[in-house]
Amino acid sequence: MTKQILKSADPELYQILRDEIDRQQNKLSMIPSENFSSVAVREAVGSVFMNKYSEGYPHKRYYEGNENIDKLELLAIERATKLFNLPSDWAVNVQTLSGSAANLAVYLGLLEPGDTIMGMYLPDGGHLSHGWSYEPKSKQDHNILKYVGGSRKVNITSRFFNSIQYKTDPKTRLFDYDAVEKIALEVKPKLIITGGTAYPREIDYKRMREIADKVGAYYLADIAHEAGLVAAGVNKSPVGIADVVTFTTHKTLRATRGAIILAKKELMAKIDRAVFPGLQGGPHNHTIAGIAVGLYEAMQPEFKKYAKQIVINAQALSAELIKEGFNIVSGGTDKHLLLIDLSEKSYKGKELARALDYAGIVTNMNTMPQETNPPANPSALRLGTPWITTRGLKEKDMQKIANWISRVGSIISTYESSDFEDFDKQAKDDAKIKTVAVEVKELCQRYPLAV
Ligand code: DSN
Repeated sequence: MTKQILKSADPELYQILRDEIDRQQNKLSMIPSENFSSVAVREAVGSVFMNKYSEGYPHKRYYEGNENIDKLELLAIERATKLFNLPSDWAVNVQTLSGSAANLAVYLGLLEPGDTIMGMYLPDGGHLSHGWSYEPKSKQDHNILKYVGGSRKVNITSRFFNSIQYKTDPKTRLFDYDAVEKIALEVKPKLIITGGTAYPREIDYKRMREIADKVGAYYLADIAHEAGLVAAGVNKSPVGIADVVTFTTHKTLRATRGAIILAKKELMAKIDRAVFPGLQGGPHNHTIAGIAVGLYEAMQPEFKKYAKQIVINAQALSAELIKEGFNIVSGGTDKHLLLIDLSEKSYKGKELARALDYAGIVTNMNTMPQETNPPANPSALRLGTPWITTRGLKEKDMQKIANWISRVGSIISTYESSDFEDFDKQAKDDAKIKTVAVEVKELCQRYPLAV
């Protein structure tokens, strides 16, 4: 990284950037929604495309000077069409700024305020934008798979819509399609949503389509997490099955932060209007440029190999963690992410995530099915393999990572801390954790990132 102009123009900001580069280079980033984009993607994002306003859509803009932006947006659309094998009666929107905004655009385009939506219960792996609300201090009966929400409408989607959620099976922690169907028949949603942030298994999109058809609902498949795996054919695709598919572009797809909506043309006419002028003004053209480059990269044969290796690594990691005595939610994974159920350990997700960060392994605390703790101090740890696979790590490295996680778990299980602050201090100063960090850094230095 040279960035000499930035260095002399703004040394303070430059130093923060330098530190972040060092952090990304020297730690194993294992948050499943993160990835490391290519230099080409970053060059496109950090380009003069960011200087242009272009409200509207190609050839129908409200500002002059968009001849190049039109080409750029059409190129991104053409690449998404090819990569996701779009049927001829489907269309693409590349303008939404994020996954939540993409989902909101779908709701604004297809629903009326007060309509019933039905997504997956957040603690089981759903997403905030699928209608999350909760009742403080209320205890959930985990055998009742229908969740009616609570008075804390923390997300706009539960404030504006009547949100009913379905849970996973309490024993297997997998989708219970019969239960989803029963709830749908009872509450008659106008929209059914699948997808989320922490469900490690593939979803039966055809079965969900049948359920949606039985109750006359639209079906939205949010594949933000697995978009890259779907594009590479490593996970099944909901395109052509669901009515609408949304996804972010920076997770397994490894482009830049942004989102894409795919939908049947007759629905996309409404969704396009919901994106602009319904929710947004000018699209971020530098983002669309980064997305276009990322889509091009994902069309190359190496990307298929990469996506396969993501899953091989996640499955190897899951198997190694089980050998180390960890309980993996649903017993494994079909994709890039896994959840460690820590309910039988003496520490929870918040403690393990913090101690692992000191050891050089970056993960996040997460809720899990049958969660009994609050989201700020949940029972699970979520981790994933997209970024470390980009670095070039393989199955043999998963054994080392599982061993490091296990060592850190054993170290912190001996702590007697009065509160999290005390725990944090002990972990930060712990010589044994520092030893793990040295080993992790050595591995990282053998697989450098192209910054
Ligand atoms: N923040 C994303 C994730 O980590 O899964 C979802 O919005």
